Amino acid sequence: MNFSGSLSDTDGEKADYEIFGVPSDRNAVKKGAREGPGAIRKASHRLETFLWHAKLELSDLRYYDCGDVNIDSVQNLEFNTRKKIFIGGDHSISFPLFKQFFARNEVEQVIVIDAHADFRGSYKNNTYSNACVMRRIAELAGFDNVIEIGVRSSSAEEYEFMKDRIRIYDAEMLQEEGVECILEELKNGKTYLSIDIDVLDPGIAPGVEHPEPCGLTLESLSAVVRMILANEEVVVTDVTEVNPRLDSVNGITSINAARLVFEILAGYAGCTDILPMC
Ligand SMILES: [Mn+2]
Repeated sequence: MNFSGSLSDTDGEKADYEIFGVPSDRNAVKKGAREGPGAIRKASHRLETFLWHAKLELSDLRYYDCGDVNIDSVQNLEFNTRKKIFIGGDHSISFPLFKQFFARNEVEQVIVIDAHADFRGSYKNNTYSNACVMRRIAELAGFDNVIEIGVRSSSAEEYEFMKDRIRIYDAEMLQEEGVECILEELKNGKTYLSIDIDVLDPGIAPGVEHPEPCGLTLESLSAVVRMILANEEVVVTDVTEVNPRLDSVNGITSINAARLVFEILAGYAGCTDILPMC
């Protein structure tokens, strides 16, 4: 099943944007995120493709769901220069993906929206764990090129290591100062945007490996994403950590992730000045 509103296989070449599934959970402790791409595609068909708040019919945009990619062979893929959305998969997929686009000079920084810092040196003897992914990216791209948004959880050790090395706009700052506080950091750089769905409050995104209380609303997350898409040159976005095995019976985590992908497509198409919903 393709993502809702996707161009057909025969029209894929006409696409302006591309969607890929990355069904991997090898670096997660609790398995199930490999089923994320399928569940999010399915959830996308439960939503109207007419975005009411933007008065935008998404299927008028030209995007193509290219199917799934194997994260182990991502370095062998010949990607074109169309803007892309990768649907995970656990968060560790961001490192090989970022590495690929960084090596080709297509991205120079990462902005990550996540409840967790993901800055451990190693986790359960795995240096490529989803709990280490931003540390690996920072080591590759430079600590100055990492911005973390929405964080509300790390170990004391991680915090000590990261606090003076990278730029952080934590969940509390977003709540107290409003999402506009991130604007000062946005400088139209070539950006890899990585979104871990657990940045949302577990009440609306229970289907994640590590639920963290006191998270963002989907409205706040959408406003942050819109602001980034309007003020940075975002080349690649990923949406990770939906675990359908841990989701509610009605699949609300997948539905919110699908809705987020809609927002990213609208943002890619330049619909970024729409007002946040109240
Ligand atoms: Mn996380």
